[in-house]
Amino acid sequence: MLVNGIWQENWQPVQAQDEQGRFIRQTSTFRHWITPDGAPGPTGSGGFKAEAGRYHLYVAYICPWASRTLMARRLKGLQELIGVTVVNPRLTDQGWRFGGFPGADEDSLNGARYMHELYTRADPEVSGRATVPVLWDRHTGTIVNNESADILRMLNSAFSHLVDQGPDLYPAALASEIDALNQAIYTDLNNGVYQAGFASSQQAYDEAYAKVFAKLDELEARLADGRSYLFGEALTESDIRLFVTLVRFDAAYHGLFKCNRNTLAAMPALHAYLHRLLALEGIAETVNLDHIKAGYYSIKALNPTGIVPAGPQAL
Ligand SMILES: N[C@@H](CCC(=O)N[C@@H](CS)C(=O)NCC(=O)O)C(=O)O
Repeated sequence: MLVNGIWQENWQPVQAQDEQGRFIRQTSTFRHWITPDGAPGPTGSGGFKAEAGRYHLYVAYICPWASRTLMARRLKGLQELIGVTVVNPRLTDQGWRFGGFPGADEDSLNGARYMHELYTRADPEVSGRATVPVLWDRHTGTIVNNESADILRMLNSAFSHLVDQGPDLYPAALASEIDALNQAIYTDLNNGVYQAGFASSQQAYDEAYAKVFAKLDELEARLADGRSYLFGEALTESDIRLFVTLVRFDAAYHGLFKCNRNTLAAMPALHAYLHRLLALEGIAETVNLDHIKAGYYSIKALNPTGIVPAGPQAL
């Protein structure tokens, strides 16, 4: 991580934990918003007007948070407006690096070797982890935002005057229900699987395991009535947030994170839902199973040998 702009090599996957050994995730540092006219958004400062070719996304295919921004970019038809660079799936002592793995890119935009170089370019005194996703502004050479929840929301609406495509991922009529479901999906699933995987006490693991499967059972029942998506026929950001955890479940969370009551393939409604989303145009391209497996199974604290399991070979 970075401390006052200097990279510290003592990288640990567990960012912080409470007194019961529960994993705690760090909060994001850059919180500006792209808006149609450059006016300030809900947080941070203004000056980030939606323009074609101005912004760039740095992502990891292994990362569920980064993948949700990739999905939104594709669903909203923004692939011509916003470029993408994919990092190497294996975290190094210097954090995320560019190139050196099939499907990983060099940083042709900024020429960086490691993600943390972009953080210090944006703020020479920055402290914190150099996480993905990063939404980069080519005009000012800085990070607009590194919080995927914000990025998802701004991609939904900020560029509509340039490209009017795809579903409204956050319709006003559903806003409070989406917020509530997002929170539950985050706590019990998106972050719940990490809490199971990185638990440092039996109690913390047992709690996380229980909430992961309770929520999966609840969502299996919700989807069993034949609806296409969580809120019926309208695809919303809650579906994106659920999808990114489901698509990693059998490949990484079931084995490495010990979420092994059953595979997702054994939950028919959720499994069908996963494949419904995967079949949407452009969505399968946001998922790279080789990166997901290589990345998760390179976490030394959980898998010291670094051996990557052969299966599953397909979703
Ligand atoms: N709050 C961030 C979390 C992003 C995050 O945790 N990314 C992980 C990869 S899945 C990361 O970059 N970790 C590197 C590190 O912690 O050093 C978001 O949702 O955008």
